[in-house]
Amino acid sequence: MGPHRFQPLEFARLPVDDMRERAGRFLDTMRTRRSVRAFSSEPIPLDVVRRCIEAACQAPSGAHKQPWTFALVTSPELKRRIRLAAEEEERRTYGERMSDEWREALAPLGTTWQKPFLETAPALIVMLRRDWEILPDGRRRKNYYVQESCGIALGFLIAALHHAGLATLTHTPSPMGFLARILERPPNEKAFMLLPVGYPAADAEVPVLERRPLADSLVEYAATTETETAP
Ligand code: IYR
Repeated sequence: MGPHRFQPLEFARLPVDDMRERAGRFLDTMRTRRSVRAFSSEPIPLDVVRRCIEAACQAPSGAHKQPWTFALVTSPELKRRIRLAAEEEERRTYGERMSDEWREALAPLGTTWQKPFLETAPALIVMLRRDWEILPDGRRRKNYYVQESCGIALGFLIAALHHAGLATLTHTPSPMGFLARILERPPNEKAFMLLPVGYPAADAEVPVLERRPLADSLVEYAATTETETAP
C-alpha cells in the first residue's frame, strides 16, 4: 500500500476561556454518567444510537485499521437468546469460576448471575474486536493494538451515549463466545463488550460511589519555567 495523501489540518483554535468552559462542561457531563443495570423497556430513538456508534468509529486505531464491528440488536428474539446464554455462563461464573477474592470485590455492587436487563433494554450493542481481517483472497491480515483501539472506541461510545441522554452498562458476561455464535459473526470477530442501551427504569438505583480525588489519579512533572497559560 502506498503512502496516504496528506492535506492541511483543519483545527479549530479556541479562545482559552472557551477551552476552560468546555473542559468544565464536559467534566460535569461525565460526572453524571453512571453504569445502569435497571432499564425501562420504552423505545429509544435508534438514529441517536447509530450516531453514537458513528462517534465511536471516529476513535484512533492502530495503523488506522478500525478493528471493530458494532452489532446493534433490537430483535426481542435475539435479545432473549443472548440473555439466556449470558445467564447460563454467569450462573457458572458466579457459582464456580470466580475466585473468593473476585467475589468479595464484586459483593458491594450486589450483582448476580441474573441479567434481565438484556431483555428489558430496548437495544443491545455488541462490540466485537477484529484481530485480523479476511482478505478477498481468503488470506488473513493482522490488525495491531486491537485491545487498545477497541478500548478507546468503547470509551467514545459510552461518552457519546451518555452525552446524548441514554443510559448504558459495560457488561462482560464471561466467557463471551456465545455472542459471536448467536449473531453468526465471521471467524475474525470476537465479542469485546456487551452494552444494553436505553432509558433507566423509573425506580433504577445506583450505588453511592465516590470518585478518587484527582490528586490520587494524576501525577505532574512540571517544567521549571512557566509554560502554562495564566487562568
Ligand atoms: N461479568 C459479571 C461479573 C462482574 C464483574 C465485574 I469486575 C464487575 O465490575 C461487574 C460484574 C457480571 O456482569 O455480572
